[in-house]
Amino acid sequence: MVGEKEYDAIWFGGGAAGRFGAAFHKALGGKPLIVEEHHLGGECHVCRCAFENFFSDQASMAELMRLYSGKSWYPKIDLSHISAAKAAELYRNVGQRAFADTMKHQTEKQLGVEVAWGKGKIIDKNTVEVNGKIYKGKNLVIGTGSRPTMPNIPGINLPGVMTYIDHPEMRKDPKKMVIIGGGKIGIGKAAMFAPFNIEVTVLEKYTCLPKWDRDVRNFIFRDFKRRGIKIYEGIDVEEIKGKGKVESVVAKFNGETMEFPCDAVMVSIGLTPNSEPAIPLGVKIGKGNEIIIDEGCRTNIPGVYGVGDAAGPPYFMAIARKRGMIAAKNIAGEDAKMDYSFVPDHIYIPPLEATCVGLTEAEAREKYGDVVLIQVPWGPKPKDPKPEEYYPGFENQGLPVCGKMHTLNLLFYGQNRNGLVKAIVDPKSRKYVGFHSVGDGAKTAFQYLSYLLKIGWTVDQMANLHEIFLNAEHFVQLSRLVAGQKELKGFAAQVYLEDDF
Ligand code: COM
Repeated sequence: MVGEKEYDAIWFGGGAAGRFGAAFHKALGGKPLIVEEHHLGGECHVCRCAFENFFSDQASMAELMRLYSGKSWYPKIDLSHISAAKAAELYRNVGQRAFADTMKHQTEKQLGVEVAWGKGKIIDKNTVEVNGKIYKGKNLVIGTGSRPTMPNIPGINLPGVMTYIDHPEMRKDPKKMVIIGGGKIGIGKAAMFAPFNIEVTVLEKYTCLPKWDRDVRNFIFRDFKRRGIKIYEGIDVEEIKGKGKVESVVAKFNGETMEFPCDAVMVSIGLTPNSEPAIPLGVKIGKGNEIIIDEGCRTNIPGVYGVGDAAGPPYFMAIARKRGMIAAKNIAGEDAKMDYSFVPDHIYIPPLEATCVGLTEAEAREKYGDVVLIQVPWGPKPKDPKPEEYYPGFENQGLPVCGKMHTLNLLFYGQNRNGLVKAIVDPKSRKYVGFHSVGDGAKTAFQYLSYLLKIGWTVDQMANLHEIFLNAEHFVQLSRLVAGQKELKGFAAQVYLEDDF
């Protein structure tokens, strides 16, 4: 049966890219159709952004309860029933379903975007079949997402080996977890599991979080050490062992074979784009399995577009949605281009979070020579403070005082976990070139800071903003403290910290 209408575009996949792209397309006056098998919003509310937000809130709560228990006015808290599996269960039962309903309601009812529900089959670039019904489109936009990359090692299919996809499906709390891969997902998962009394070890073949600023990395690794989360870098995982289920991970480290006993393994070595549906159309596919697109999200086949993770990195929600938006504009006759400059990045490290945009200090020094750092804390990090006690050395701990309920409290309840704020400035132009933060609540600012970086925002302009003190990111007031300098030098002392984790 052939559908009566011809659509301006069939959006194959209703994830972040397809859903936002189709909505934008409709707003531009086009006639879009989304083809989606499972639910709108892709992996976000199933196992990615929304789930991770929920789970890291739960992890933050667990960590804070442990920390506050019996201190000041807080009662002693019994943490023996703490459970990551319980947290996942609540999300499965309520969160996943509620978000799915919301996405559906917003897309179909609120925005009036048409959805063909069912497993789609691309017949040709203008024809998609869903449940035996034929849909015709002038354009085809493929946004089929990505999947976890799996290493080809013995034992990878053993029960107990999981990826971020299985995380919400946890039915039982592991005691010891090995995380293979210390990128953004792996490090975030380590920080999320540890508060639930799970012993976590991260095994990374090369360097953990290689693209992040050294001070942020230092902060995270120092924090992990204190929390008992173990990290091995330069380690080569060879095998996952177990009789019927995971029992250990075997790896080569400095020429020696090491075995890490565990009852769960989380694999997080990267993502592979789901480009397969595009292949029969003759669409060019890259070495990383990505749909090759130009700046306008066009493939080599006229009228066929690639959006979201299916078109390869950067794997970031905003990029997925923006690729959808750019494809929609081009389908509507514009000549729109993606802009990949100044894309922020973010990691949950409950009870904190790390966020960055622009250059790291090392990159900035390479590009601009001497740069100015507007940064707190400053200098060597003092020892962990005792709970609820003043001690000399607090002067380097009192800032940043950050958002919501975490960072400042973490300081007073006896943990050296006060975050860090770091802006990097080219002193010649007085323009910012990078922003970095560890804290609680700063990430919202980075949405706007990325734009300010792009337009070449200066220290002097920042000093003119209206801060709402106390705030999570401090860039306004810290910049104002030095913006009066004719020759920008920043603070008087700029101590280069040694790695101390
Ligand atoms: C978020 C997914 S739940 S989407 O980008 O809103 O579709």
